[in-house]
Amino acid sequence: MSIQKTFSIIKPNAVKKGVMGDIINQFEQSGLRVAAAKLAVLSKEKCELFYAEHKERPFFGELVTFMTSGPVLLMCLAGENAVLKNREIMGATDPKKAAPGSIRAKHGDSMGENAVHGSDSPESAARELAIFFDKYEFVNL
Ligand code: FUP
Repeated sequence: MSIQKTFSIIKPNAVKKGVMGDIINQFEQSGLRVAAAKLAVLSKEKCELFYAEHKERPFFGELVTFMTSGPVLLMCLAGENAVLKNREIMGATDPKKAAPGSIRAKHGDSMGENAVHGSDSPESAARELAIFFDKYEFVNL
């Protein structure tokens, strides 16, 4: 299988708790490498664009407020089968249902504050990466 790219966010609750290193370690131990990264506070506009598919959901406002509440680490992760591999390492959306040892089981606080985002398909990965990164920023593919 060829090298795939996926988009990952370490969310504000995880950055605040000081577990960025632990999360990146878990990715690297699983064979994913950081191909691009930047620490940023998301603007409301970019965050709403990123989560556009959830615009009509009741939790949308709360989700955007949380995601813009502090610094996040935006990353491109690369490796074989990166999209699916990242989803496995992250665990289920609800930390209470996430597999033991997964990032969300370890560091998620609630359904909204679930520590990490990861693209759910190669198509989503391409769309999401294009929102946050220019081509020249993929420096470790
Ligand atoms: P995931 O792909 O696992 O990040 O989950 P979804 O795309 O279903 O949800 C996107 C984000 O919306 C999740 F990170 C958390 C948030 N969310 C809620 O806050 N409440 C819900 O009921 C569902 C999702």
